Amino acid sequence: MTTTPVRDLEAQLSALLTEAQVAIAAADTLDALEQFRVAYLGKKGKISAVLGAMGKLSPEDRPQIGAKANEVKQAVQTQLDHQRNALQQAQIQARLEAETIDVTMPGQYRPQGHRHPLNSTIDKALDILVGLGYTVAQGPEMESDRYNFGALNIPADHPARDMADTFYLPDGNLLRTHTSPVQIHYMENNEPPIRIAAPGRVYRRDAVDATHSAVFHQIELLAVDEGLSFTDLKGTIEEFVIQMFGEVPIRFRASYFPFTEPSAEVDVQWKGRWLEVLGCGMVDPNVLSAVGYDPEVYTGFAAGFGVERFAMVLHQMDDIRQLYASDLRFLRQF
Ligand code: 2U9
Repeated sequence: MTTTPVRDLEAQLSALLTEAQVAIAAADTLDALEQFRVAYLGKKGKISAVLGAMGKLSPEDRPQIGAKANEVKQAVQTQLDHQRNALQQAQIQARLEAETIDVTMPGQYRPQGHRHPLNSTIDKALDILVGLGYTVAQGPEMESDRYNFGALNIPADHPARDMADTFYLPDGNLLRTHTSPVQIHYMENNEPPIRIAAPGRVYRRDAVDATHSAVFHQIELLAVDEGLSFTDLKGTIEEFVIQMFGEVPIRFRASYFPFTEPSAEVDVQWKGRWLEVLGCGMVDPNVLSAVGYDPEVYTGFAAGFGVERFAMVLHQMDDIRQLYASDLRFLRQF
């Protein structure tokens, strides 16, 4: 079979097209595809090499080969585009599949904590008091003698003022022994009617044992208004105790505090025994006078309780120190 240079080049171009089509169809990565593009369509590629041989052709034959070469280039380009598109789609699809989140899979378990029994006791008591119309008030843990003792009608020779019973600071201030100074500040800055609940940390120079801690928590409530009487105090305390401890028997016993007169201690019957849970009374007129209220116009009642004691009664704990030990084996029970 005789061939002319034109036929020969045409045949080479056709063969290149077939070869490129097979190679491109088999390319399975975008990198491989790019290599084929350079190999066939690049300046130094196989098609350019064929065109380089056009010098051998007569001028009349050149357009024919030129046209054929363009056709082949076009076909190779089309197939490259087609294959690139397919590979890109496959890549996106693979990524979508790899990154799919199966929302039906079980989640990762994170151990959940809960409120410390002291905090849940504070929360519960304050929730009840807020429900009864009280506002929460707080104040500093370092106080002067006047706010902790003097304004509260606690006389100079009272044992609570003893160096052995209170933490005094070198500057003459002290760590509050009750939250009552909060109420003194509040009364100095507000006019009656007053209904406040003061939760907070307090300090006593006590030896630590199963029922004593040098740092503990109190909540005190104070109401001052015109015409408040002991029946208002009793009704408030009964409602508070019932919400706190349930429908337990409750009794008031006459008692004494420097800042209230008359004063009472309140017991609840709990697991067959009477337990003292709080102290209360009508605000002593001297306390009202100390903050500039006229005790002939206003009367008030107050109550105070220890949060640790409440928590221990509610949860049958027998050692106050367990509340501060941060022992999770203990705390997880509540
Ligand atoms: C003002 C006036 C009066 C608060 C009161 C008690 C009775 C009481 C103790 C209970 C156990 C302290 O935590 S405890 O050791 N408290 O018995 N507290 S009346 O009386 C006030 C407070 C503020 C201005």
